Amino acid sequence: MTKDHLERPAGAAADWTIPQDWSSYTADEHAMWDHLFERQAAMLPDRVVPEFIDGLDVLRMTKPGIPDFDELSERLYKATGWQVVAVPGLVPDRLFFEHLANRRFVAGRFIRRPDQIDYLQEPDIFHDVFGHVPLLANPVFADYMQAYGEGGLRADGLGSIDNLARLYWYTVEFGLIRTDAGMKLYGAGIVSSYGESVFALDDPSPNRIAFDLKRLMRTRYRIDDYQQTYFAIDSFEDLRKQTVETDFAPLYGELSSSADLDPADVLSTDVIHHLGTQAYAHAKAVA
Ligand code: HBI
Ligand code: FE
Repeated sequence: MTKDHLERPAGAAADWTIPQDWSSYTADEHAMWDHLFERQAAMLPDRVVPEFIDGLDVLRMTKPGIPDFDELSERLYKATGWQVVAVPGLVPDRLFFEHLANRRFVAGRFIRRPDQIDYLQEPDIFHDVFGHVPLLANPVFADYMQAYGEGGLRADGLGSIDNLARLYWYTVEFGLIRTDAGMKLYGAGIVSSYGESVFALDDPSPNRIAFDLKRLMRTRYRIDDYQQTYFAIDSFEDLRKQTVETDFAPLYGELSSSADLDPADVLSTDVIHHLGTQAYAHAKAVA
């Protein structure tokens, strides 16, 4: 889902940033962060890529309460030159890419309400900060994110944002990674979700397929429920190599003449780590 026709909210700067106004968070809002944090911290250690845990430590995100972006940015800047800036919600594609290309990660300042603990449509501060920021302390992943922003600006000029957005979706948001200790999580959409942290790794329903750039950019994705296919990279360095060092322009040309794939499609050329039963998605479709 790309965003190219949003209105700038009153009070937002030209680049759509707003003050985080950390001192205005209520005790209930801090308690919500702590609840979500503790739930994920208890479950993730065996499931998430070790670089994510390293990021939580380096950035001192283990301390209670909603993080103060100034403090967080100071630590993150020392690690990789990235900063975190507050925005009211989704920002237009070009601005989103420009921020990333300049090593600024845009994060929502609001936190979900108690009735939204397990699902909300717009990314809140827990998704944006707990989910995305730890890996920005990793130098290779940090470079990949900047390159994605630069690639987004180029893709916009070529009319290929939809293809490129799938790369973000299936890596930054819902990526899996193979390690010596087995398959692990790294996508922010997974690690910030209690249910999907189990589903993505352990449930027999979804496909788990080896990362293949062109194949992945043909694949539609779901924004309304757990993914039907996850793509697994071999390492952050491999992801960086296959994307940062690749010219996407000829790929976009080829993609414009090949049909899109449905989220659950499996091809004879796929390297399949797990062939999904799709039982979860089928049960939902009937219900
Ligand atoms: N804005 N705040 C915010 N966060 C996002 O993740 C985001 C966005 N705007 C556009 C966008 N993502 C994607 O549609 C782009 O990757 C194409
Ligand atoms: Fe996200």
